[in-house]
Amino acid sequence: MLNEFTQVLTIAGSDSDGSAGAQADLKTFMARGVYGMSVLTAAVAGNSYGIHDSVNMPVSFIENQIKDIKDDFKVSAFKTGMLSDSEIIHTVTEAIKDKPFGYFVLDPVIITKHGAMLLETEAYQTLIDELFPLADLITPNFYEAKKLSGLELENKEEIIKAAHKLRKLGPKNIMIKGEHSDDSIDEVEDYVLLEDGQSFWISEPYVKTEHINGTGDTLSSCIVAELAKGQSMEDAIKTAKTFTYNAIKHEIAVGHKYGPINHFVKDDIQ
Ligand code: PXL
Repeated sequence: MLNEFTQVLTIAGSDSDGSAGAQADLKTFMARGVYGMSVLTAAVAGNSYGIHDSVNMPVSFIENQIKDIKDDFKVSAFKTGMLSDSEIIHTVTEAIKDKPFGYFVLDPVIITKHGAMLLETEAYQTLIDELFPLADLITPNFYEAKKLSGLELENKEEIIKAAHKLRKLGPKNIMIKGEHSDDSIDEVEDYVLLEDGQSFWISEPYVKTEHINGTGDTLSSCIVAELAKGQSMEDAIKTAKTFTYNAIKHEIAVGHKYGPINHFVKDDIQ
């Protein structure tokens, strides 16, 4: 009986309004039927209008949180989200480099959709140098993929090129999420490059809504949950894309402005 239930972990920031960060991850874990744990790296004060303050956790406290989980639990897959700066990235790298938690999905959180910086510019290279080589999958959005690859991503060929460039930096699998910053887009197309060299595009219709906080967090934490339950990387990515799409499509009325997505959504809703 000991530690048999499927367990997963997020190493991420807390978002006070519950729409993104560790809160979105834990809700996703619950929705996907796995036991979720959270190591907090930072906490932001925010609501549906935006982020108004943030503090980083002391690195010794981050180390102690990770140690307590290592000492007791059997984590099958985990993700990282907001890591704030190079010191935190370094602390997390040191704590997970012996691969204690199974599959590693790295969501390279840089900036929120509304412009709040969640990773210092000076820390991009630390993320690449230290954590990329350990990752089973990275899930940059369009903006993050541009920053991390140094390419403009003006067409599909450039997106494919960026994925290959990012894979040379160490992550086994790459998912570059499609552009969805303007309402003229009909389809959001993500590009996936797998470890064995196979690749595919996944697309979903663009949903016209302001309730998209926590979308990237939900996608990556759903992938974590599905990997932990035994799905292949390809299937976990496809399941997560559908779950996230449904959570965006079936909007819930919370907050005045850029509200959360709907983690109550069920798989059979289309
Ligand atoms: O969705 C990106 C994100 C990640 N982590 C935290 C956040 C946000 C966006 O608001 O607050 C803590």
